[in-house]
Amino acid sequence: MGCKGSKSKTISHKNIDFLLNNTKFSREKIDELYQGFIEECPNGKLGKKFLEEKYCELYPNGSPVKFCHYLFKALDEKNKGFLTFTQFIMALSDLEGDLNTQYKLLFRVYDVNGNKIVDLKEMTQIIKAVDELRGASNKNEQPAESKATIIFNLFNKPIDKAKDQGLNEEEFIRACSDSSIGMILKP
Ligand SMILES: [Ca+2]
Repeated sequence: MGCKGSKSKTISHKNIDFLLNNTKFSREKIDELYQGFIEECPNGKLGKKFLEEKYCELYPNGSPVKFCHYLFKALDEKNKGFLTFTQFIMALSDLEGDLNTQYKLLFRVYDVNGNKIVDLKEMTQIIKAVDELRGASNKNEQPAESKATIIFNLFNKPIDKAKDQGLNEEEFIRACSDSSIGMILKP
């Protein structure tokens, strides 16, 4: 077809079908995203730097390094150090999805060790990363650990630093849905 000399590669039918079934994107949109993706990442591998650049644009006053580290970790489920096009589109679909979908992804970001519980240490770590992302340098800003402790108290969770004590996914989503707690947890 008419792509003589063009570097444009194509996506396999299997991957297209998977994305059509698992995201809200149309075939045309997937093709368009693919062309952009392959231009940015000619080797088909998207690294953490890409996220940092995007979040830098979204939060020009903050530092996205930590948050992007944890977000990338949540997305790079097999710990390969890069995202494939399919993983990238799945992530984009979650990031642009309804609130429940977004909160589920955020839960994976907060659950750093992947044991399906957000413990106090993890919550403190990620709240800190979110604060840095937003550039919260306000002197009145509470330390991340105090904010995490407040949330634990609201959910009647013991503050004992055990890794199996904390918020499960359902509780975490409830926390995000609460306007004042959500303000702390969400970037
Ligand atoms: Ca955990």
